[in-house]
Amino acid sequence: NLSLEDRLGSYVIEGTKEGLFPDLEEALKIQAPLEVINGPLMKGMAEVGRLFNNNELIVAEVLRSAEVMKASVSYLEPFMEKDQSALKGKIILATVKGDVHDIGKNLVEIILSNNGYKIVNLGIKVPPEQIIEAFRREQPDAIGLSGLLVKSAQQMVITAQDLRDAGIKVPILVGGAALTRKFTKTRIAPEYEGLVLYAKDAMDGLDIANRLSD
Ligand code: B1M
Repeated sequence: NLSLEDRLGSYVIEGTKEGLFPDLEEALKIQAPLEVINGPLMKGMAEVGRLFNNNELIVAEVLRSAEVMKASVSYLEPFMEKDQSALKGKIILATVKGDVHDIGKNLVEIILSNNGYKIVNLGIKVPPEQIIEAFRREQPDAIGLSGLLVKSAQQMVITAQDLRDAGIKVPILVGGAALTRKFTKTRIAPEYEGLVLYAKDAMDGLDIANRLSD
């Protein structure tokens, strides 16, 4: 007899969708879609991370959890508030080279595109060359990099250097679990000519993008 909140977390932890959608519908009666994601679903994902870290879950199980998270986000997405104002800017998004984690990046895409930004999502494991190529093709106003592994933080330093060497100066927005504001400021920003801004979550990413486009 779990509470609704605990049930939502447990779908993610157990990696099961049985009963998920009716419970999401129920949750929408009391919470905004993003609150459901940032609250019970993220709490479940944090527990998955903890169990995985303790070797109590295997990769295949974590993948099922990721699928539940993705299915939940897809279900909730149409209920999110949409800003119908004119296009505020174009942003390229990529998970950096060597990293496959994309749930956070895709959440950033949803939130930015629902709020007036045109997003070009380059996917996962994106090497700097591919970002540079996309920059030249798309001429975006900013570049967003995501990465969850400790080595991805280092990869962001390399990516910033390569972008700088290619003459790119648009603001870079960075986010992801292994990253900190301090690392961004002391290790990534000094390697780049333009602004490098750290976003702690997707909403923070939107706030930063809005400040840049004002
Ligand atoms: Co992996 N994984 N994983 N994993 N995984 C972590 C990151 C880990 C912390 C788990 C752990 O051990 N506790 C650990 C990293 C350890 C480290 O480097 N220190 C880890 C590991 C080790 C691995 C593998 C190496 C495991 C293996 O194969 N042995 C492997 C890596 C493969 C690779 O990348 N080369 C791996 C694989 C996987 C799966 C494929 C099974 C799956 C990913 C599926 C997918 O993404 N399609 C997976 C998952 C699901 C996780 C955890 C459990 C959850 C990540 C997640 O989706 N969170 C994670 C542990 C954890 O974080 N608790 C873990 C939900 C998501 C919404 O949050 O992505 O943090 P997040 O995004 C947040 C913010 O970070 C921010 O906004 C979002 C919230 O609003 N944000 C941005 C993110 N990007 C942003 C960009 C922005 C702005 C904000 O602007 C551009």
